[in-house]
Amino acid sequence: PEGSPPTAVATVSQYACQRRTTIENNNKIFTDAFEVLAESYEFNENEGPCLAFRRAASVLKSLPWAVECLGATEDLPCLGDHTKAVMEEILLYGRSLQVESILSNERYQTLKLFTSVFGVGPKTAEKWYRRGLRSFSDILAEPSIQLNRMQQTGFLHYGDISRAVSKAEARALGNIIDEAVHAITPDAILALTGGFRRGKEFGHDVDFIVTALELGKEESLLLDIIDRLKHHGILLYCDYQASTFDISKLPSHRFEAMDHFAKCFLILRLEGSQVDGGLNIAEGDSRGWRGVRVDLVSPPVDRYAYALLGWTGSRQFERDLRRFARSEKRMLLDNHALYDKRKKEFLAATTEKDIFAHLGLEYIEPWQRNA
Ligand code: DGT
Ligand code: MG
Repeated sequence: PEGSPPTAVATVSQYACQRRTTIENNNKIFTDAFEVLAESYEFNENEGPCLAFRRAASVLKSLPWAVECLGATEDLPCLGDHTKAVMEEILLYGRSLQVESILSNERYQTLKLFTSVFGVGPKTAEKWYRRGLRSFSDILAEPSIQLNRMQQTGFLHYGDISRAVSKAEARALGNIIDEAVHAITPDAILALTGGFRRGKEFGHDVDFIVTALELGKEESLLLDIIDRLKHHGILLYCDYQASTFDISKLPSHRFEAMDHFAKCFLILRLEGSQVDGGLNIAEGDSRGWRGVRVDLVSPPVDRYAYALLGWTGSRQFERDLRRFARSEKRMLLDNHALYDKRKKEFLAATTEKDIFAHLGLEYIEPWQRNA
């Protein structure tokens, strides 16, 4: 009623690591539009507006309510004029002209198609586009193009890899990896990470962290797991990257750079009989198996908590954890370590809770990190 004080609404932080964001998204009509805009700016290597739209989407994802008028966004952080103009258009007409024009743009469509291939990033996609290539058959018919091993695999398994992985499939893969890990080292630690740890129903891959209790054994453990999967005949592709981890290095502020732990990017063969409720495959596909992308990361055990926090995501949550550490705490955080610039020392952690505590943050559960 008129004259009564405004209801106390908790202010929304500009940092995703100070918000709780479940997989329930009440503002999908806006965040889907923002993602198209962000992607389009990314294709044009325009990082500023790209991150601005990703940040705005992340703020809206954290709201337990749907935005129904622009006035409701007044106290929200990270929403600029451009963002609000897009929201207003969607509120009025149910769509945004800018988003529609991007979606029907040939360059956007082609780069989107090309980057959907495993091993093809925006740079390669752009190069192919500038050569006049527009479809997969254009690429495969072009004699001057040398696909690397990852890209060849990407085309070979395109149908399987571009199809979402279900929670049941992720669970079945967890059982397979768990069997392999513990047959090799009974006291090894295996953890599901990435989107499935956050409670997502579908993902583009399945991410695991594996480590040995004995410091220094983690790298041979990873190689032994790969060997075992090969012997089981389920290793369709393996790109192993040895550790380049250096304990004396300060944490990197660049999020997009990959971490230095030993890791492998795999494609594993998953049998339908191993999955409760069956495989997520196309109707009429009678193979009885599918390929699934799996990432295994193997940090030294004393970095386990940092690796787990870094690989659980979401990407926006990770970006904001680092930004918060740097801007609010004068600390440097990455997947390996946390460094206090004032005290000039590294801060040890055995659990994710330790890291949140070092940063002076309330603990956020994995299922609340879907920023
Ligand atoms: P999805 O697409 O359903 O697999 O979703 P996520 O969240 O599992 O995403 P994914 O598998 O690409 O990556 C899992 C997490 O690992 C991600 O949230 C952050 C971390 N991560 C992945 N790639 C990079 C990277 O290039 N740099 C850094 N710093 N972290 C990364
Ligand atoms: Mg993932």
